[in-house]
Amino acid sequence: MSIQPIIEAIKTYETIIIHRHVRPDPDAYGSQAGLKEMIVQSFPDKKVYIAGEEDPSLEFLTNMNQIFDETYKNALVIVCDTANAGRISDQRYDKGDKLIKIDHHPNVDEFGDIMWVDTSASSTSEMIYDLYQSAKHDGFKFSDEAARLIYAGIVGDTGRFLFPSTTKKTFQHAAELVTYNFDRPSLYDGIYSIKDKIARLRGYILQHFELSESGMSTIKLTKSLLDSYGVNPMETGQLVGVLGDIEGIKAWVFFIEEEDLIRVRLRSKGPVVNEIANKYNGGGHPMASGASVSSWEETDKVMKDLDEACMNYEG
Ligand SMILES: [Mn+2]
Repeated sequence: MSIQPIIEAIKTYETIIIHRHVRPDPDAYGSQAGLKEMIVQSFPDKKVYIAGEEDPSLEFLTNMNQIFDETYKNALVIVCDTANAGRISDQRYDKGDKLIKIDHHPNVDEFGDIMWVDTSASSTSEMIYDLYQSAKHDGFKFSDEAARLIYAGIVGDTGRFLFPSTTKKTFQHAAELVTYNFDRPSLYDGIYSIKDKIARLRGYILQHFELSESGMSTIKLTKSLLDSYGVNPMETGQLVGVLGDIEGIKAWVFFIEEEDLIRVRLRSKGPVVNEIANKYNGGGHPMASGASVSSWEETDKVMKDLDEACMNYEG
């Protein structure tokens, strides 16, 4: 547990830059911006920035800051929600004076002068609220906006408190967060409302997924198919969960063709899938991970591995 050194570092540094992973989700944005909001509330004189490429689908949460190279000099850099250094959005993360990693993914790539990794946390946003609970005795403050951001991250990563990663503590944090003043319905709209073209593609997926005897399900989304729906590969991220409720599916995989690679998104209700992801240039959680392959022939290998994992899974 490295919370206290993190609190001390935040108190010490005048400039703090917060990063998170590429292809952000509500937990990446929420933990990053929620942490910034908490620090700004607590120390109005500190300069706090959030770094990384903008994602239009998450604009309802916040906007990123422009950061000059010089700003990194003497800065504390905190990376939220990112297991691998290679997946940090804005690779200047190592240009600061001190580096902190705060994350809930398995600690496969150890980086940072201080690491706080809690794989039992539902989300990095949940950890940021842990941080606040420890730091409030040091005078740290929270706000309605911080609560909105952190709540969004927890809701996003737990699938609205549905996934097994949701614990008693998750609900306790949520119970406190909803006592702050923010508009929950509009937050849910921001996270869950989808464009009609995405809804139609969801229909395609539900019509065309394959289901093997082992309990493995697969769907291939080629570039030409995505083009015909007017959907870009990035937008398919919100559809990966749609097979989760189907009886008999133990684990499933989405293959999404991009410009120069095929994105692999693995999800599971039991068989461990991050070992498979690790084999194919990826990683992640045991029940949700991502990888990439370079050809459709290679997707057969992924399917074979996943089929075996399903077959060997008892439960
Ligand atoms: Mn997360």
